[in-house]
Amino acid sequence: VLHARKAAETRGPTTRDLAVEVTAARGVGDDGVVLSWPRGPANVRHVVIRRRDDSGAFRELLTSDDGSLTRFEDRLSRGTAAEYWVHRDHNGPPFESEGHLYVGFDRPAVLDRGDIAVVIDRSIEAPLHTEITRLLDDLEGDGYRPIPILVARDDTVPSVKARILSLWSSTQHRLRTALLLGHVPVPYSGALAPDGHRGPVHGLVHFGAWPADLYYGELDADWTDSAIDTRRYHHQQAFSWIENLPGDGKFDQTTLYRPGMHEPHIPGEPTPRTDVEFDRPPVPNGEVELEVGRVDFADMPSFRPLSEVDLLRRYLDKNHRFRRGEIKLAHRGLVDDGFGYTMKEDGWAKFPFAAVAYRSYSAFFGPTAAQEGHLFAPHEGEPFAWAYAAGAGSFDSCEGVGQTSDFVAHGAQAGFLILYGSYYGDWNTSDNFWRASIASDGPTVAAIWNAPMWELQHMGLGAPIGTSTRHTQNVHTLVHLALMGDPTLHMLYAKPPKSLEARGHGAFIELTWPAVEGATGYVVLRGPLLSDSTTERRPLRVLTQQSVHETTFLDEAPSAEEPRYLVRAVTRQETASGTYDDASEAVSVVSDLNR
Ligand SMILES: [Ca+2]
Ligand SMILES: [Ca+2]
Repeated sequence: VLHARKAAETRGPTTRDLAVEVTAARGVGDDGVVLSWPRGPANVRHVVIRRRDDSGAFRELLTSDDGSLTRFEDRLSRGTAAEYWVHRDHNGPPFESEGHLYVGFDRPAVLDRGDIAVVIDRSIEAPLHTEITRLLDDLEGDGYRPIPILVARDDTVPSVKARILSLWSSTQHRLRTALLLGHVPVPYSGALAPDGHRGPVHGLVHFGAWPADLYYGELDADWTDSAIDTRRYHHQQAFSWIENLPGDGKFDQTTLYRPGMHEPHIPGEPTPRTDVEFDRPPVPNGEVELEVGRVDFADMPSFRPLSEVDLLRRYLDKNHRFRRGEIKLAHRGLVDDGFGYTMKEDGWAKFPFAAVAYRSYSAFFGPTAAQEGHLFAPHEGEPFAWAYAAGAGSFDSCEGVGQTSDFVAHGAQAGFLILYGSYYGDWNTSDNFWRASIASDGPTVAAIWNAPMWELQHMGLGAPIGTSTRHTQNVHTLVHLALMGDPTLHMLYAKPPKSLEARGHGAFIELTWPAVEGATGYVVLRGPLLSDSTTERRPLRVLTQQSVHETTFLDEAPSAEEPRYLVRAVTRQETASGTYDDASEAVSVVSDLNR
């Protein structure tokens, strides 16, 4: 053992050493929780901080010079949740490491997820009418009220934004999410190079306005188009489409200023310039309002003969199966890190991004969940829940990982992807590697581009990936941070009941359904008939405030206006972040007995 220990100390740091692989368990008493993590090097200092949901501020709970520390006990009322960060200061490389966890036990099922704007590219609505209607049903079955908005590809981005803003005010700010489906007009903003290609010494210059779907989610900021002229700073710009000029429709904002926020630091890149025209007073626009994600397969010729509509249909089919628990994922995460740990001249890590994978996988599934391997290597058994893949990139490749053609041929064996590499983070490009990942035939339903590093810990307690997207945007405030995929998807899905039957019982309606294995209860809801896929839906009425334990329910006050019934199965999910009740997708039936 001493031998192995010695070897570990002399091998030099790896990216994994940048993560503290924390997990949570129940502690002593009604509200005890225990955080634990593998022992680190001897000469480190530990800091534990916590942020409760209701306060929003981080509080330091512990500072300890005890390098052998491997656990921390706290009290957290059952049903509530808090975010914990375990931070380690090292005397030498890697200097610091961090674990992030969102912890809660006995969390109740989330039945109301607010309203979602489903912004649909009008040109794909007719050929995909059936699939889009099914998606809206699925969203409703998952607790959202879907509100479709049809837009044209050649609409301006401010006109699309105006539709979202009008929904935001008409729904009294119940709007929480936006799914962009098809080639919804693409906003561009800022003067940045988050992949590091800021000048000719860094390869082809890639400094300018990047695609910025965050524009559709940040609703009260002042988006201007008058200050930035990238020609003044980079005459060697290699890609004309990201040139940003006054009045060209691309916005000025690189970050979302907020009072008290300092400029974010991207590892491996100088702090964004503040001497361009950004030295204006902070805009008090608060947090990003909406959780936004995009499913857009425009200009993907490598997938021929499959058309854009074929790819969208395939994604929507995959999405539907995923929600119903029909795509089984192993509770493991893959790491394919083509960069590894490299130090800069000042000794700090240059490509620390894979740390996100290690710290998230342990928060989701425990410290043994991470496995190193190749993204496109043949894989036996169930796909990974997550995979991380990074390497020197181009628009359609990631060195040492693969190319867009690999996604065309077979896809990656993972549900959620964390990608990093140059260029393809600028995603509105032909055969783009990032967008190809979710267009593939593989199980991948959502993918992120991980610079700066994302905050995925909320997904450990069942939050949708849109929550992590918005959270990451609020932490780093950079406009290019975006999600490819449906923002409402989360990691684990309970199985819904297989069928639902409604029978007359005097003046009552009796519902019956087959039991779902492992379910702890059921939730019954009622709503009006649906007339058309593109009409607005009313919120569903929850008939059972507590979930029922039988597989039958008697509606003693049926309503002719609300003949549609839905039943969701509730299952207890357990992760390395805690336990929560998870309501499945719904099964539904229309009763014609009371008309
Ligand atoms: Ca501009
Ligand atoms: Ca805001």
